[in-house]
Amino acid sequence: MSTPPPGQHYLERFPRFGLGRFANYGPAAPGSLHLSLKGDVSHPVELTKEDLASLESISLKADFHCVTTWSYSGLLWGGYRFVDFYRTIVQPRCRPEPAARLVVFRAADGYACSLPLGDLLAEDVMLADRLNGESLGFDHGAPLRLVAPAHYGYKNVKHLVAIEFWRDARHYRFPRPYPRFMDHPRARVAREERARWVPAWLIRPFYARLVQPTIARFERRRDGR
Ligand SMILES: Nc1nc2c(c(=O)[nH]1)N[C@H]1C(S)=C(S)[C@@H](COP(=O)(O)O)O[C@H]1N2
Ligand SMILES: [Mo]
Repeated sequence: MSTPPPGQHYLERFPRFGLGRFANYGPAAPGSLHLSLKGDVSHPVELTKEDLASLESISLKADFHCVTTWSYSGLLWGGYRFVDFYRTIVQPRCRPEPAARLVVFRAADGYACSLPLGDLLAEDVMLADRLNGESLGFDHGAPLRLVAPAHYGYKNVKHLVAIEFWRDARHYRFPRPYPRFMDHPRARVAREERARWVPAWLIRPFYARLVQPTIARFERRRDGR
């Protein structure tokens, strides 16, 4: 295990985690993929697993960094590079407007988060449907999740149902009731972009206190207690 990024420490295991509001979401139906692509595009498109299977499948070893200060080292993700997905499926089929560079990821539990297109075209950003040699389980985002290791966990949206390409943020806000300052537009781990408007050192101790209770909350749901 290498030295963790600033303000982070490594956990011994990789918990299911997220915002408290989404802790009660459970695996309703076995996860077959229905992914909508829309936004400021000429042709909205609906995708299934077969559409993605035309892309080169890759694996990527990466650490995971949640903004609340925990990290986990050495995950092996499998799936598709976002840049391949964008160039091979999104551009030719949806024809997004050139200015549509705000990408919004929406999840089956109601969660949503955005990243700039430029950040998503990095080599280590992927749409993952495998983890550690097995197909991605519910806990970590089945049927498909975003993996962007240079960005805090909250940008790594699980249980994807839609990816939208917009000119501006008028159709996006960080899920209520959570305040907007929790959502940094880029959230790069190396720069400790934990939140917007609020410095990292100020928010870090508040977040650190949420780690254990949040893990416990997500575990209770999983165990059906
Ligand atoms: N759909 C969905 N995706 C989500 C979240 C969520 O609550 N719902 N939480 C985010 C946060 S805050 C973190 S740290 C990671 C946790 O990923 P994990 O459950 O695989 O550990 O998922 C992110 N993606
Ligand atoms: Mo997180």
